[in-house]
Amino acid sequence: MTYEERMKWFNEARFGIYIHFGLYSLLGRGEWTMYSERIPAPEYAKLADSFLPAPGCAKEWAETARAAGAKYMVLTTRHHEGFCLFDSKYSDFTSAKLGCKRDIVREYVEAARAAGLKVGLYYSLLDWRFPGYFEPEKYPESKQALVQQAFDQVRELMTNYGQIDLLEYDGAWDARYQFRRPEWAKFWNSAELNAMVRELQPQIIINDRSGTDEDIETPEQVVRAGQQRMTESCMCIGDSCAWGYTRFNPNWKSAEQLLQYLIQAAQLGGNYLLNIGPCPDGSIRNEELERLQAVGRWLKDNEEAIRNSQSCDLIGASQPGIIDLNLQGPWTRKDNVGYWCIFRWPGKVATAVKVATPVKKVTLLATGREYPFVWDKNNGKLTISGLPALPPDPLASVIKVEFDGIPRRMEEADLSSWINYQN
Ligand code: JFZ
Repeated sequence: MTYEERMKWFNEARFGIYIHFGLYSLLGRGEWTMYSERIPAPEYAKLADSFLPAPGCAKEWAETARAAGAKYMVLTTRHHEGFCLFDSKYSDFTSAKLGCKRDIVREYVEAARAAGLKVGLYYSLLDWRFPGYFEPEKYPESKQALVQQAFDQVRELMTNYGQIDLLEYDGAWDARYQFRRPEWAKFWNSAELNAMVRELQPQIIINDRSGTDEDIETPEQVVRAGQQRMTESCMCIGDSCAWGYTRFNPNWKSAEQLLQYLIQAAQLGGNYLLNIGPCPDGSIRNEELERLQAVGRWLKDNEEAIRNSQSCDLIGASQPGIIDLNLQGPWTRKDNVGYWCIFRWPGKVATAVKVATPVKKVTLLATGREYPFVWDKNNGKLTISGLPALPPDPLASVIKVEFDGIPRRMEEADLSSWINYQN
């Protein structure tokens, strides 16, 4: 299978839901609590008895993700704390053996498939319970056991749950943050690990966080274009250090902001993986639920502008809140069609400049209604008129523009030419 073939569903999707769920969810202070509060492993392990997610919680995640318009999910099968949400022959510290005594990963995989979603698994290589992670030179046997555990558990995840569409590693960095990705790959023997994964799951997409390049880059808390490969930008709805349930969490991004990030990712031809941190019982808190539902409602009418989008040359804000010479918003594109995603509705007349490609037809994507326009081929100005005075969609209104060819940006040979322009 070629890279393009493997990436097909991923490009089509553009939007996924990340789920951080583990013992840290019970504490409500984020997924780094064990380390940041230096809680000794035996004491931390006691939390497992209280890990009792409500039956059916995985179904709730899948249904919520689907209603949000996501096409895939990624679940933390095991975060840095080392607690597995799956049954493992290589660990007793799992949800299958303790607390609820259920294989949450199995429930999740089944729920995702039932909802028509692609299945992504997150696996943290590092495990804070191993002294050999922090001090590999001092505790070489522990380091060896840690790497062996990663091989054994990744093999289990790639063997026991049918087709897995996406594998997202994390936690390959060294505890002193001294080294770079090639050194991480050496530490974890990642080339061999990933060869095993591809043997077991030939169609799988793998991120670059084990230290080898693989298929996708996964920048955090920002949306940006890929430097080398296809990009999936991941982000929290609340603050950045709170992927896991954080009970008192300030600074929730608004539905408008989240949507702007999604559109920005689509504009760059990449994906947006938006995180939720379920409550101790596995339910999704209202602050997250409401925002996902709002994004889902918008996608229902406007997904054509997002799925399988290609990057667009026309002038448009490349970042939410940044005025890149186009005050209204960014463009996405599919072949000869441009989708002008307007966050700041201009009123009855919308003006785009430096449009070099002839325009054939202008409609509002959500309604299909056609609007009159004038395109001046000499200066590249596109003026759309007769539009509603108020924004048709309070989150973002999409004007669909059909061009005669791939829309291109017009360069201004003389930057002052517009001042005394006459047509
Ligand atoms: C990691 C985790 O430590 C964190 O808890 C969360 O799971 C997140 C999705 O991933 O944090 C990272 C990983 C990589 C970078 C930054 C934070 N990075 O590449 O910049």
